[in-house]
Amino acid sequence: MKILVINGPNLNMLGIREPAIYGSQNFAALERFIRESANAIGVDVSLFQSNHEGEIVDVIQSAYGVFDGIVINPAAYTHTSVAILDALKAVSIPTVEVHISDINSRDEFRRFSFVSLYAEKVYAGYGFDGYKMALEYLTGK
Ligand code: CA2
Repeated sequence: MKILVINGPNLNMLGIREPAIYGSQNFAALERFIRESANAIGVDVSLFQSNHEGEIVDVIQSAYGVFDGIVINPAAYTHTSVAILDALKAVSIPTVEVHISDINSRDEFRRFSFVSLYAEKVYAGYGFDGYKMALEYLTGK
């Protein structure tokens, strides 16, 4: 089984500011955590991060016929991107949405997620663990 993990804009800045919301670990630590989780579960992962909506659309399209599942933290695009929602619908790959913070207990504008209209499952507010939970969900472990 092959899973594509997509992280959206500014997540590459993790650890630099807002530790009360996102923790103090940096993006390299997040990628390490995801790889270690995938190893423990026994699933192949490919990691992708971009600050650009179109690049995220492109990588979702290129997942068609290649990946069996997608784990996506669309970051700010969660709340704005019909293009990412449409790309996920187009490839029809089982998808789990992850947020490090609890988007339901923050600003009002973070409560709505376009991606949730497609995602099978959402893990929000579990920190890095949400990515492991998403891998476990998609692999049935
Ligand atoms: O909680 C999450 O994982 C989010 O997807 C993170 C996004 C935010 O826009 C979503 O509403 C929830 C933000 C990504 C990273 O933002 C940073 C802000 C300051 C310092 C470092 C990263």
